[in-house]
Amino acid sequence: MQEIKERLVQDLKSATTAEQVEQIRVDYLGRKGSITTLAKSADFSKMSVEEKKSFGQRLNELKNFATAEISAAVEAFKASAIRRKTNDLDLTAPGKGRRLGALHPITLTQMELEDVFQGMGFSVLYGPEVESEYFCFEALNIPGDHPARDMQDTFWLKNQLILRTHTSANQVRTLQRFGAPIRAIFPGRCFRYEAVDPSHENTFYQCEGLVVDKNISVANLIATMKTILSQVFKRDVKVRLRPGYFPFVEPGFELDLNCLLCGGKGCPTCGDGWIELIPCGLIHPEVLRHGGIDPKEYSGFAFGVGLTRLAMMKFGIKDIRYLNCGDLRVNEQFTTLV
Ligand code: FA5
Repeated sequence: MQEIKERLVQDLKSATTAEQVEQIRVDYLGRKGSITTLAKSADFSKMSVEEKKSFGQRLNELKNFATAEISAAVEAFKASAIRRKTNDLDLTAPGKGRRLGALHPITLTQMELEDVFQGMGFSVLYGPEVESEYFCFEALNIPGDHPARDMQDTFWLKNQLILRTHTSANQVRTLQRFGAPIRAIFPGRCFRYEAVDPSHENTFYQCEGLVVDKNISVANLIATMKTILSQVFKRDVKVRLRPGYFPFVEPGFELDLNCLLCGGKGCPTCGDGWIELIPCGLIHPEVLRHGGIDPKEYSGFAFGVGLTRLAMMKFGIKDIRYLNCGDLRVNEQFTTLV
């Protein structure tokens, strides 16, 4: 037994792998291992009671010793494997970056506009992109034969519905549903059959706004536009207001922004230094009537922010086509990670 014990200690010392320790366990404690064989080969019939007792006791001690030593060796190998792995870890190596999503510049601009308008008591509503001719045109004083239809040619579906050309399609839809007084904006995607250039896309975003209440005047409209622009650009920007014709407002205006890309000198995006950004005006009495509102009692203003162009001005994007191109490098440049 003493010999087995010494051999076991020696074997464990020279083991260099966990597999070798396992083999030692089999060699000593396995079914045919030396300790098991010793136990089986003992001829108890030739031993006195005292000898049997002493043999059994020492055999048990040997078994316990072998089991404990082998377990300790297994644990030691496990620990050293973990240590080896930890040593392989280079904490100074650059990490493997995980690509995070980023919001599109138009989405960021829309969210900001929504925040600013909500702060001024406007509700945010979203109308359908597939619209009826009635809400998109007829209810806005643009019957089928009106020349204004030429300015907003669109995509027609087989069922006489159309892809909306402007978010103004929400004006009468909303007035019919909620009545007056009301203060709401309608950001969303619009579609036009359009020759594409640096400032025109066939798919772009607008943000319509509508205020109907008692005694609403052009002064309210201008004050609202100024507040919005200063909050979105966080600095003073130069704008100009000029007459504009839209059959659904009277009077109607074009609010142009002095181009932030060229500083007003003129560039391929703006042309003459001014970029058409927010057409607006007082809502035409006939439109109010279509919405079920009495124009003698209520008046209101409406505006249609060119949301895509606003994003271009805000982020300094020179060509509108970058925004729909689907190249993630566009997002990564202009947006903060979310
Ligand atoms: C309209 O769409 C009117 N519905 C706006 C309006 C609303 C007037 C309420 C009065 C009262 P317009 O076609 O000009 O108007 O378009 C409005 C804005 O949308 C433009 O100033 C421009 O910034 C943007 N826009 C128009 N067409 C395109 C286009 N093809 N690509 C990108 N932006 C466009």
